[in-house]
Amino acid sequence: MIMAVQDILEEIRTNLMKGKHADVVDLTRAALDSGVSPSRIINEGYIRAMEIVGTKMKAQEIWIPEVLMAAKAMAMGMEVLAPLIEGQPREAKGKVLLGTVKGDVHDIGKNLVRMLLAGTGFTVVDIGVDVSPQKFVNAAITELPDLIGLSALLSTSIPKIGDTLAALKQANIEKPFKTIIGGAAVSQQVADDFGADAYAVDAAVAVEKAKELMEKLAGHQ
Ligand code: B1M
Repeated sequence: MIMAVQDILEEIRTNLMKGKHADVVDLTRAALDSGVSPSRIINEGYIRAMEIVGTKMKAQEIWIPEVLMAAKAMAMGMEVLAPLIEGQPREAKGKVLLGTVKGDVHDIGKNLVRMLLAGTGFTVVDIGVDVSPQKFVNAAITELPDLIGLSALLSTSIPKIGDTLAALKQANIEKPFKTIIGGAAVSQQVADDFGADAYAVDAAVAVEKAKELMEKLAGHQ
């Protein structure tokens, strides 16, 4: 049976919210076969569904196990899309160190940022979730990235952004770098308060900001 694009996206949202990962994978493939772009599947399918999951979670209409199942369904759908987003290796644009701050295990948005950055030619070193300021510093000393990206979803993670940025500034890292923050808990205000070089509201903006920061680094600003 041939489904209209809007119906496929609606089915993706419904099945993702129910945590039906096999159906999300099948519907994602069906959407691609119907010519729907990966970014539309992510934005109008996955992210819209996760926003509803978040609202239901807040209202205590659903609980952590259901949220985890929805998150797993999104992650499995993203596995189908990742090769299309990451694409073929291109001219290197710069190296990004990326992680979710200490105390915070949310990684779906961070992983999306990683995929889009990799897809536009950045080399990304993803050091995972619940990353302490010291672990960020150690990785920065070893990897010597151009950009360091911090993701944070919880309000309680905001001070950890400050701690991490302060630790990075104080550390003896032998290469100039710029910092970029994002995630539902943060804003331009948080970036200004803690002296991050950029704030990105979503993964696409993260790529734009990353390119701008690389230009600033090249111009030594
Ligand atoms: Co949690 N959770 N969660 N959760 N969770 C939120 C964030 C919450 C808003 C839900 C709610 O109450 N409405 C709320 C936070 C409230 C607050 O602090 N203000 C919350 C809470 C309270 C919690 C727990 C404390 C619940 C509990 O245990 N009682 C707990 C904390 C665990 C911990 O971290 N220590 C918890 C746990 C979990 C799960 C483990 C069950 C699961 C995470 C699974 C996983 O990530 N592997 C989970 C989920 C899935 C969510 C919601 C429902 C969805 C998050 C998500 O993946 N969104 C979320 C509700 C919501 O955000 N509306 C919620 C989709 C994703 C694509 O968006 O991550 O925002 P997002 O990324 C975006 C942008 O933010 C941006 O780009 C992406 C889009 O393009 N971005 C960046 C992200 N990182 C970036 C970095 C950048 C640039 C842009 O540069 C470096």
